[in-house]
Amino acid sequence: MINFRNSTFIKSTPSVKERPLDQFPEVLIVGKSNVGKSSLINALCQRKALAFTSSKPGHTRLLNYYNIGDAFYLVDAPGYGYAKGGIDLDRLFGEMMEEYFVDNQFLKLVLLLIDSRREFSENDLEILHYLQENNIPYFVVITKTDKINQKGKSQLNKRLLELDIKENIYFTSVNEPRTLEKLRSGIEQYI
Ligand SMILES: Nc1nc2c(ncn2[C@@H]2O[C@H](COP(=O)(O)OP(=O)(O)OP(=O)(O)O)[C@@H](O)[C@H]2O)c(=O)[nH]1
Ligand SMILES: [Mg+2]
Repeated sequence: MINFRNSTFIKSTPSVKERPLDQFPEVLIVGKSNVGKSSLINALCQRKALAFTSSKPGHTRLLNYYNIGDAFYLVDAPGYGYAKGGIDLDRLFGEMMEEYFVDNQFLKLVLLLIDSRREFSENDLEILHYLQENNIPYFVVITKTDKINQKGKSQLNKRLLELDIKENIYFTSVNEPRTLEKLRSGIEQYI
Protein backbone atom coordinates (compact mmCIF):
# COMPACT_ATOMS: atom_id res chain seq x y z
CA MET A 1 0.00 0.00 0.00
CA ILE A 2 1.32 3.42 -0.94
CA ASN A 3 1.08 5.97 1.86
CA PHE A 4 -0.24 9.03 0.00
CA ARG A 5 -0.07 11.11 3.13
CA ASN A 6 3.66 10.70 3.24
CA SER A 7 4.21 13.16 0.41
CA THR A 8 6.63 16.00 -0.17
CA PHE A 9 7.14 18.65 -2.78
CA ILE A 10 10.46 18.00 -4.49
CA LYS A 11 10.96 20.67 -7.13
CA SER A 12 9.57 22.87 -9.87
CA THR A 13 11.30 22.79 -13.19
CA PRO A 14 10.72 24.48 -16.54
CA SER A 15 11.99 21.39 -18.32
CA VAL A 16 11.91 17.64 -17.84
CA LYS A 17 15.68 17.68 -18.44
CA GLU A 18 15.94 18.87 -14.85
CA ARG A 19 13.79 16.12 -13.37
CA PRO A 20 14.70 15.07 -9.82
CA LEU A 21 17.75 12.83 -9.49
CA ASP A 22 15.97 10.05 -7.63
CA GLN A 23 14.27 8.07 -10.33
CA PHE A 24 10.77 7.03 -9.41
CA PRO A 25 7.88 6.09 -11.69
CA GLU A 26 5.84 9.15 -12.68
CA VAL A 27 2.13 9.88 -12.85
CA LEU A 28 1.46 13.05 -14.84
CA ILE A 29 -1.58 15.24 -14.22
CA VAL A 30 -2.80 17.30 -17.17
CA GLY A 31 -5.89 19.36 -17.79
CA LYS A 32 -7.31 22.72 -18.67
CA SER A 33 -6.39 25.59 -16.44
CA ASN A 34 -8.59 25.70 -13.33
CA VAL A 35 -9.88 22.14 -13.80
CA GLY A 36 -8.61 21.24 -10.33
CA LYS A 37 -5.19 19.64 -10.84
CA SER A 38 -3.49 21.11 -7.80
CA SER A 39 -6.60 20.58 -5.65
CA LEU A 40 -6.67 16.92 -6.65
CA ILE A 41 -3.04 16.47 -5.61
CA ASN A 42 -3.81 17.95 -2.19
CA ALA A 43 -6.92 15.80 -1.83
CA LEU A 44 -5.18 12.58 -2.86
CA CYS A 45 -2.48 13.25 -0.30
CA GLN A 46 -4.91 14.57 2.31
CA ARG A 47 -2.90 17.73 2.61
CA LYS A 48 -4.17 21.28 2.60
CA ALA A 49 -1.41 23.07 0.80
CA LEU A 50 1.03 20.64 -0.73
CA ALA A 51 0.17 21.99 -4.17
CA PHE A 52 -0.77 25.62 -4.63
CA THR A 53 -4.37 26.13 -5.73
CA SER A 54 -6.04 29.28 -6.99
CA SER A 55 -9.43 30.45 -8.12
CA LYS A 56 -7.61 32.38 -10.85
CA PRO A 57 -6.66 30.17 -13.77
CA GLY A 58 -3.11 29.90 -15.04
CA HIS A 59 -1.41 29.52 -11.74
CA THR A 60 0.87 26.55 -12.34
CA ARG A 61 3.54 27.37 -14.92
CA LEU A 62 6.18 24.75 -14.27
CA LEU A 63 6.39 21.00 -13.92
CA ASN A 64 5.99 20.37 -10.20
CA TYR A 65 7.29 17.08 -8.80
CA TYR A 66 5.75 15.60 -5.66
CA ASN A 67 7.20 12.49 -4.05
CA ILE A 68 4.31 10.28 -2.97
CA GLY A 69 5.12 7.75 -0.29
CA ASP A 70 8.59 7.18 -1.75
CA ALA A 71 6.75 5.14 -4.36
CA PHE A 72 6.27 7.52 -7.28
CA TYR A 73 6.22 11.13 -8.41
CA LEU A 74 3.02 12.96 -9.11
CA VAL A 75 3.85 15.58 -11.71
CA ASP A 76 1.63 18.66 -11.90
CA ALA A 77 1.78 20.28 -15.35
CA PRO A 78 0.73 23.81 -16.34
CA GLY A 79 -2.91 24.10 -17.34
CA TYR A 80 -3.80 24.88 -20.93
CA GLY A 81 -6.64 26.84 -22.52
CA TYR A 82 -5.91 30.15 -20.92
CA ALA A 83 -3.79 33.11 -22.05
CA LYS A 84 -2.72 35.65 -19.51
CA GLY A 85 -0.47 38.72 -19.60
CA GLY A 86 1.03 37.82 -22.95
CA ILE A 87 2.01 34.35 -21.76
CA ASP A 88 0.71 31.75 -24.14
CA LEU A 89 0.04 28.84 -21.82
CA ASP A 90 -0.94 26.58 -24.69
CA ARG A 91 2.45 27.02 -26.30
CA LEU A 92 4.17 26.58 -22.98
CA PHE A 93 2.19 23.42 -22.35
CA GLY A 94 2.79 22.09 -25.86
CA GLU A 95 6.54 22.60 -25.74
CA MET A 96 6.90 21.25 -22.24
CA MET A 97 4.82 18.18 -22.99
CA GLU A 98 6.48 17.38 -26.29
CA GLU A 99 9.75 17.19 -24.42
CA TYR A 100 8.19 15.36 -21.48
CA PHE A 101 6.61 12.55 -23.48
CA VAL A 102 9.60 11.71 -25.68
CA ASP A 103 11.29 8.48 -24.56
CA ASN A 104 10.05 8.88 -21.02
CA GLN A 105 10.63 5.50 -19.43
CA PHE A 106 9.47 6.81 -16.05
CA LEU A 107 5.96 7.72 -17.15
CA LYS A 108 3.51 5.06 -16.00
CA LEU A 109 0.18 6.84 -16.18
CA VAL A 110 -1.43 10.11 -17.25
CA LEU A 111 -4.43 11.56 -15.44
CA LEU A 112 -6.38 13.70 -17.92
CA LEU A 113 -8.64 15.91 -15.84
CA ILE A 114 -11.98 17.12 -17.19
CA ASP A 115 -14.33 19.47 -15.34
CA SER A 116 -17.67 17.70 -14.90
CA ARG A 117 -19.52 20.88 -15.91
CA ARG A 118 -17.63 21.52 -19.15
CA GLU A 119 -17.47 20.11 -22.64
CA PHE A 120 -14.23 18.44 -23.69
CA SER A 121 -12.13 21.19 -25.33
CA GLU A 122 -10.12 20.83 -28.54
CA ASN A 123 -7.00 20.60 -26.38
CA ASP A 124 -8.50 17.86 -24.22
CA LEU A 125 -9.34 15.85 -27.31
CA GLU A 126 -5.90 16.41 -28.85
CA ILE A 127 -4.26 15.08 -25.71
CA LEU A 128 -6.66 12.16 -25.52
CA HIS A 129 -5.84 11.16 -29.10
CA TYR A 130 -2.14 11.61 -28.49
CA LEU A 131 -2.28 9.26 -25.50
CA GLN A 132 -4.30 6.70 -27.45
CA GLU A 133 -2.05 6.81 -30.52
CA ASN A 134 1.09 6.47 -28.46
CA ASN A 135 -0.28 3.73 -26.21
CA ILE A 136 0.32 5.77 -23.07
CA PRO A 137 -1.84 4.48 -20.19
CA TYR A 138 -4.31 7.12 -19.00
CA PHE A 139 -7.31 7.71 -16.79
CA VAL A 140 -10.00 10.24 -17.63
CA VAL A 141 -10.57 11.92 -14.27
CA ILE A 142 -13.77 13.92 -14.05
CA THR A 143 -13.42 16.67 -11.42
CA LYS A 144 -15.77 18.71 -9.23
CA THR A 145 -18.62 16.18 -9.39
CA ASP A 146 -20.09 17.82 -6.28
CA LYS A 147 -21.00 20.70 -8.60
CA ILE A 148 -23.34 18.74 -10.87
CA ASN A 149 -26.84 17.42 -10.32
CA GLN A 150 -28.52 14.32 -11.72
CA LYS A 151 -29.22 16.01 -15.05
CA GLY A 152 -25.59 17.12 -15.31
CA LYS A 153 -24.51 13.56 -14.58
CA SER A 154 -26.55 12.07 -17.38
CA GLN A 155 -25.32 14.73 -19.82
CA LEU A 156 -21.78 13.90 -18.80
CA ASN A 157 -22.30 10.16 -19.30
CA LYS A 158 -23.81 10.82 -22.72
CA ARG A 159 -20.78 12.90 -23.72
CA LEU A 160 -18.37 10.17 -22.56
CA LEU A 161 -20.26 7.59 -24.61
CA GLU A 162 -20.25 9.82 -27.69
CA LEU A 163 -16.48 10.10 -27.37
CA ASP A 164 -16.27 6.33 -26.94
CA ILE A 165 -14.65 6.67 -23.52
CA LYS A 166 -15.82 3.58 -21.68
CA GLU A 167 -13.10 2.51 -19.32
CA ASN A 168 -10.67 4.01 -16.84
CA ILE A 169 -13.01 6.87 -16.00
CA TYR A 170 -12.90 8.21 -12.44
CA PHE A 171 -15.55 10.58 -11.10
CA THR A 172 -14.00 12.71 -8.37
CA SER A 173 -14.70 15.49 -5.95
CA VAL A 174 -12.20 16.77 -3.43
CA ASN A 175 -15.14 16.86 -1.03
CA GLU A 176 -15.97 13.16 -1.42
CA PRO A 177 -13.31 10.91 0.14
CA ARG A 178 -14.68 7.71 -1.40
CA THR A 179 -14.06 9.00 -4.92
CA LEU A 180 -10.46 9.76 -3.99
CA GLU A 181 -9.95 6.33 -2.45
CA LYS A 182 -11.00 4.72 -5.74
CA LEU A 183 -8.57 6.87 -7.67
CA ARG A 184 -5.73 6.05 -5.25
CA SER A 185 -6.28 2.32 -5.74
CA GLY A 186 -6.50 2.81 -9.50
CA ILE A 187 -3.16 4.63 -9.53
CA GLU A 188 -1.49 2.01 -7.33
CA GLN A 189 -2.12 -0.64 -9.93
CA TYR A 190 0.05 1.23 -12.42
CA ILE A 191 3.06 1.83 -10.19
N1 LIG B 1 -16.48 22.37 -5.58
C1 LIG B 1 -15.27 21.95 -5.95
N2 LIG B 1 -14.31 22.84 -6.29
C2 LIG B 1 -13.10 22.38 -6.68
C3 LIG B 1 -12.82 20.98 -6.75
N3 LIG B 1 -11.55 20.83 -7.18
C4 LIG B 1 -11.05 22.08 -7.38
N4 LIG B 1 -11.97 23.04 -7.09
C5 LIG B 1 -11.80 24.51 -7.18
O1 LIG B 1 -11.39 24.85 -8.51
C6 LIG B 1 -10.49 25.97 -8.51
C7 LIG B 1 -9.23 25.64 -9.30
O2 LIG B 1 -8.51 24.62 -8.65
P1 LIG B 1 -6.94 24.37 -8.88
O3 LIG B 1 -6.65 23.08 -8.18
O4 LIG B 1 -6.13 25.55 -8.51
O5 LIG B 1 -6.89 24.16 -10.47
P2 LIG B 1 -5.63 23.88 -11.42
O6 LIG B 1 -6.10 22.92 -12.44
O7 LIG B 1 -4.45 23.47 -10.59
O8 LIG B 1 -5.39 25.31 -12.07
P3 LIG B 1 -4.06 25.89 -12.81
O9 LIG B 1 -2.88 25.60 -11.92
O10 LIG B 1 -4.37 27.31 -12.95
O11 LIG B 1 -3.96 25.19 -14.13
C8 LIG B 1 -10.23 26.30 -7.04
O12 LIG B 1 -11.05 27.38 -6.67
C9 LIG B 1 -10.64 25.01 -6.32
O13 LIG B 1 -11.06 25.24 -4.99
C10 LIG B 1 -13.89 20.03 -6.38
O14 LIG B 1 -13.76 18.80 -6.41
N5 LIG B 1 -15.07 20.59 -6.00
MG1 LIG C 1 -2.48 24.24 -10.47
